[in-house]
Amino acid sequence: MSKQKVVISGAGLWNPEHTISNEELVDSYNQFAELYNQQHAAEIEAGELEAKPFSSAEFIEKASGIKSRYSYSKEGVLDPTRMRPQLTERSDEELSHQAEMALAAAEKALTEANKSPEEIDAVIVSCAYTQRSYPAIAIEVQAALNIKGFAFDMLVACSAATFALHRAYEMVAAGTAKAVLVINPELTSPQVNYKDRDSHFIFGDVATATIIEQAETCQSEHSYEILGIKAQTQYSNNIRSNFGYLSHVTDVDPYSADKLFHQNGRKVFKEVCPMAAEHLTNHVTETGLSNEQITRWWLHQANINMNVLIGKKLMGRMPTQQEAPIVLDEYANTASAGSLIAFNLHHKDLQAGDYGVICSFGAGYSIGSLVIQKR
Ligand code: CO8
Repeated sequence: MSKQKVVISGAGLWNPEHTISNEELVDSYNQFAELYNQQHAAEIEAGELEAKPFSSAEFIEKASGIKSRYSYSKEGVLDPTRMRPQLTERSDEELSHQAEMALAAAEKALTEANKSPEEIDAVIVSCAYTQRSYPAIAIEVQAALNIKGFAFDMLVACSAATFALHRAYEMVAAGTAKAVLVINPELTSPQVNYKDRDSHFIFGDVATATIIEQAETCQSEHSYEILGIKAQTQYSNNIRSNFGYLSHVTDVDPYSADKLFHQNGRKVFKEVCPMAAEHLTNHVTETGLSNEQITRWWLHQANINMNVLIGKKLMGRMPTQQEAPIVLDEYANTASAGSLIAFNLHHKDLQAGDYGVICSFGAGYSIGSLVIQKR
């Protein structure tokens, strides 16, 4: 089997219509905290319960770089008596919420790649959570787009997007698929604990999609040859959610705080930054390049200070916005989609021959990267 040249030929980005600023989020959280502290004044006074501390928009921006986030549903999140999004349950006959997000991003990627659904022969939906286990969201999207071939879902938390692009690359390189549609419908807000000051600000909702295909069929204005892929994982409990189907039989509260996103952010920061910088340098070197030859780093978007630190380790100096674009001020952390949002918004100015790197890092821990070259 001869190895095919593989390219990224199209990228799509879809945002929900609603945004939530730090100020709006902090205002509702602080109302909730005040209400909680009033309602539990006696227990707090007796030392049986801890008072809820107040959140601050200044802290959030300084600690994370996040100013705002997109939200699939806004009202419920900002209701201090609810503190979670409000969605309507759809019938089995309707398009599911996550498939709708996925479809919107997929259509944009197909347009950018100048491809029709008939030319796609595999669909991967890959993200931090799928709203159900089966039938796969990917198969629902495949049906909605009338794509032949096969489709499947995969979950790899922060690295869901890059690891899915790796699988697509391998299929196209091996010739088992000619063109693959990879979609990341990151509906994170239902898993956020909006009652937790330490993490209520971190996530936003978004969907990204990417077309991977053989170089010889590519008809896109902007395409990138994939020169190499690299992944690594290392088990860590520092970012965790225990939500899952076992709650039905373990007789515990399926929605308690440990069933939602929680983390030890400081430890993650300290442990993941050096891992990511070393991984990236090794990957670039293994591809026969040096970090100085990379025109653009599309890095995971969890925290601006992490990206600055990793950028400094890679370049020996502070990276510019052009070299390592930051999008989390507008989008917040979008689980696996962050590096691809950065790619979507900041790739068309690259010149033929320029090198770039897409990289995710986070929960698992997991790190995934692709070294690419503009054609
Ligand atoms: N307002 C005011 N003060 C606050 C707030 C707040 N909102 N939150 C915390 N504080 C306080 C703390 O309690 C602490 O007070 P004290 O010093 O009295 O104990 C003080 O501020 C400092 O707190 P931290 O040390 O926690 O602050 P940091 O500077 O470390 O910033 C961050 C916290 C921003 C969380 C930072 O540690 C960080 O970003 N770390 C990296 C985390 C990371 O990358 N995580 C990966 C995320 S996971 C992922 O990307 C995908 C997972 C799957 C998707 C999940 C979807 C739901």
